[in-house]
Amino acid sequence: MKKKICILGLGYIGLPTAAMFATHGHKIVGVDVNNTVVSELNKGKITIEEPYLDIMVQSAVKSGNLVARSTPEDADVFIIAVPTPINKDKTADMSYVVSATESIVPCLKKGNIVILESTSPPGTVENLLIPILEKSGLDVGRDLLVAHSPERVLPGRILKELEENNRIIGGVNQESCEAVKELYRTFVKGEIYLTTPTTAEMTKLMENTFRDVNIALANELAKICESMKINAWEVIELANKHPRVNIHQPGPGVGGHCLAVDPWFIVEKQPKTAKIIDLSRKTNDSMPTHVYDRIKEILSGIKDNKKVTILGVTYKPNIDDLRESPVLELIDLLEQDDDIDISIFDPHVFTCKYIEKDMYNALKDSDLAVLAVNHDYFKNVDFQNMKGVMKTPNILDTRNFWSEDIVNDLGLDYYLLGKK
Ligand code: SAJ
Repeated sequence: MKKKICILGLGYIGLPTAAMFATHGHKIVGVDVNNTVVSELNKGKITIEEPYLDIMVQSAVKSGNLVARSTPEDADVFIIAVPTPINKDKTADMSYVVSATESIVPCLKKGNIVILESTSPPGTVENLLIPILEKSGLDVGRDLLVAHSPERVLPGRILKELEENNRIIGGVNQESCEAVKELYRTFVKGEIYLTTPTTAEMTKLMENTFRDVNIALANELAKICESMKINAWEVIELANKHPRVNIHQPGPGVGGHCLAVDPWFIVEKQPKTAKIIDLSRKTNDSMPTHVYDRIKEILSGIKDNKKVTILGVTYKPNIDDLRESPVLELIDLLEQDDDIDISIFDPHVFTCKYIEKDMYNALKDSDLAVLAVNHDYFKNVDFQNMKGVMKTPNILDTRNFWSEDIVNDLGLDYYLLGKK
């Protein structure tokens, strides 16, 4: 049955979800506090970058099934997909979830469904959402069906993964689980698993925590191998030949709005017990300083006017997203060092301090090129040209992206994170 769905938050998750429901025949009212997002959306335009999303949104708006508003209105279903950023003290900032939930209270009627999609600390539905929803005078579980259904899609593949990924639904009771499952079945082709809200919240956090802890292990190994004069990348490659081993890749740190954030939501709730999770976050956060130390070591033989060129500044390859990028922290460290001048090149980023439009201009008179992000663009660099423009042709590869032999044969000095 087609529903009227009010989606709060038209960002990386809310907007694709709105477009998906709308193109499957539901009537969607997208709500956002940002007036530009609302007015642009009503013209069929989007303000975020995601493959094919513009086309889908355009057709949803044209069909009349998707409209944007600044405030919520009566509907059958309310989906909360607002951000849950992290505070300076590494606790979750739940203010957007609170204000979005409060804003729907006057609209709620008997028989409505309320779904929280925002990634949240375990216990959010039970302890934060339900008390607010109860202000409507409705009985949660009987009059109001409530669930947490976390988003788990990868930026760059959002539309595909919205359809294909398995989904978890943590309902406050069986009726809530079933109603929300039926709704997502509109477009979800993957399996749908039913559970409780707090289990669903913890599951989502543990997926990203698993990845973060695994990367921390790789980063720790990188430091160990540097001390022991062996190659961490070779160790990982060989260990991963075992059928039950899958060690991730070391690097200059972990960024993005998920892995660098979500594990803290577990630490916040269980600080005394979540020791491995806490240490992993700290290990990954230590990587920009580790790369900075390697840079200092490589440049130690050079007297004055040292220049370092950073290649790639985004949080991961082939995107333009700088959120929580560890490379920004590395740049901060270099900036505080009076002995070092900085230049940056990133084929996907045009507005950032020290950024140069041309890679070889950025490398001019440089003493060290640091490959910080493995963008496909860097596969085809001309090392000869690089050597020609640099003052001292040193390369520090933090991603094991370039071949040591090729670089050395062309007369440049190659250094690798995870090997000394
Ligand atoms: N990274 C490494 N080594 C690796 C893999 C990644 O250092 O071996 C770094 C990357 O360079 C990057 C960071 O980790 O800085 C995070 O990148 P990512 O590719 O893990 O992905 P995200 O943060 O864009 O998306 C993750 C995904 N979670 C999982 O794969 C478990 C995605 O499915 C989630 O929906 C998303 O978080 C989210 O929204 O929670």
